[in-house]
Amino acid sequence: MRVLFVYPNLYTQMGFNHGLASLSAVLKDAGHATRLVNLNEKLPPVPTREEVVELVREWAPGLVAFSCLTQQYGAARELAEFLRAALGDATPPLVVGGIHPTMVPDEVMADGVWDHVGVGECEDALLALVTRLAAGEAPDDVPNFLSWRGGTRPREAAARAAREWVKNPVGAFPDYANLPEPDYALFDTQRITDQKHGWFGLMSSRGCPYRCTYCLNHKIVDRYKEDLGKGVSSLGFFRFRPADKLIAEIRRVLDTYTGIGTFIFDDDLFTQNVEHALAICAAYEAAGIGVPFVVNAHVKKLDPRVAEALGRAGGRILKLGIESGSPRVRARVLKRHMTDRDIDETVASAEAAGLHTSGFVMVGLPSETPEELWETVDCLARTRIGRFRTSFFFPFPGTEGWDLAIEHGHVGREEITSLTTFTDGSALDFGPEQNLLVDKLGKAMPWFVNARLARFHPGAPASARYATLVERVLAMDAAAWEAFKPCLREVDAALSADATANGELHYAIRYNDFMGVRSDWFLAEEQGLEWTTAAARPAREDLERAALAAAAAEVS
Ligand code: B12
Repeated sequence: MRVLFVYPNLYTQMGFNHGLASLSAVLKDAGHATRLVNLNEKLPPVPTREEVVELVREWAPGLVAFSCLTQQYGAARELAEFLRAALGDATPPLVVGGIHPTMVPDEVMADGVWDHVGVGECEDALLALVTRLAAGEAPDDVPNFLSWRGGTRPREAAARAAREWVKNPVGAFPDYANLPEPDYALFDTQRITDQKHGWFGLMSSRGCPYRCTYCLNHKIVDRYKEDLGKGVSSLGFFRFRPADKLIAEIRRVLDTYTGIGTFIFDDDLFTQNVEHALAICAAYEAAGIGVPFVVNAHVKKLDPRVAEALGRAGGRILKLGIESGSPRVRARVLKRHMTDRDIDETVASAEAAGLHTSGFVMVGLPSETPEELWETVDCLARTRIGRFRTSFFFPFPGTEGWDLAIEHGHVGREEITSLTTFTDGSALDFGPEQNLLVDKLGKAMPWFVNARLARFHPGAPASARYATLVERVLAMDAAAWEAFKPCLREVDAALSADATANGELHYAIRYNDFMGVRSDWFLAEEQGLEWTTAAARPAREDLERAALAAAAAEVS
């Protein structure tokens, strides 16, 4: 059967999608044909709705399968409605899956536009659905799917309003180790790689043992536990790709696509299982892949052997979810149980192993106080992490974070359904004064961190330079701040140039508006030096010593 995938990836970063590539590979393996409509304005021309209708008429798929995150769901629903209006009774079955339908499946089904709604990891389930449809059936009993009773979506709106659908339990997690290689050819992967400056996403594991309130994983685990009647340990959520299969996949990727400069492992937690991480690093090194790579880790899950193996194999950036510098917020609001000491030690040991550390932090968290916001600034300044990405907390439907946002009164139940802000600013309300502080910290975090470096590293010369700017920014009222914001990058570039000329270790806004990057990294990069070779890495202490000596010379 022909299956047309639709990825409504609009108004966000362009890219590849592991879920779709995996689903497509499984279908192709079973002899089905797949195609993709990838809607992203960074990959023009973006097909119009009329062109999608035309494609469905011409290619005549037996199923149109949408995949979406929460922010993509509105566009998915609109396009599905448009298809139905244009094609009428000739509309093929429409199915939607992915993160948003997984989190709020009933809500999605109640929209009445879909024939089936997929929940969780659907390699086995989608294949089962396609097999049954190809055999001319209209199934309503396929695991992981919400399907209209009798297998067909009622034609009348009144009948759909009666919510007569079957909510099938999820099946076991797919056997990840034996899934076929992702179908990279589904996407315009060469073009995406070129536009991403040679960054290429891979995966070597699935699953995560933590229950962070802002993430979907706690909800997934609860759903599988309930449907399968099993405890967490027997669910088999954590799964790994054997090292030999991964290396074969990487070789094929390198043979097929040009210009790959960095692999980025998108696993939730690459370092969780020591044996797996060591096996992948050893195989990567032994195979002489030689492409630097990036992984996600956790401050409580970085075995020194893994840190060392990563450094040796070409691991370049180690990403850590820190999220807040406040122990209370981490433990009580986010359910991230780790101490300041865990953070400090892991950053230090990763850096010592030659890895450039990268921390994710969020501002504007439910019940967060201004003092706790400053603790996040202090945490970054204290650890002198390699880089940090600052996000405004956004409550995703179906998560505990969503409930917390309501419980703490930052947003009403009515308003919350219309929230859309992911990166521009906070979607929560803390009152005018704190809203302004959240916005300033969210947009100009590197300046605040620079200004506080000297608190933890006496003599850090960048602090004096940035302190004046930070005072000015803090004194701005909302109108002045709005007027100032458009020049933020320009001011940052000028100050960073001065700090660099003076040999001061500092953070500057680099790569995108949310990233603060430590100057030793971007200076090494500008000079074309490879970070993973220790000899090329400018020691930050040397930089500071040079600056202090220069300052002392000026005084005398
Ligand atoms: C890797 C990753 C990324 C990568 C790649 C994303 C991608 N599109 O592939 C990058 C770094 C680019 C990224 C960016 C972002 N991400 Co991200 N990311 C992840 C992460 C860690 C893993 C996703 C993944 O590949 N999983 C493995 C694959 C195999 O699973 P999957 O995609 O879910 O697909 C399976 C099922 O969903 C289902 N399925 C999927 N599609 C379909 C379709 C049909 C028809 C059916 C039946 C089933 C089905 O079957 C698939 C196979 O098993 C998740 C966390 C997580 N554990 O899921 C967050 C996550 C998806 N990201 C999230 C967010 C918010 C973002 C950003 C918006 C962040 C930002 N502020 O910029 C951007 C959005 C970018 C974009 N346009 O997609 C959120 C989404 C929350 C939500 N409710 O929407 C998640 C869930 C993290 C969280 N906070 O909980 N992300």
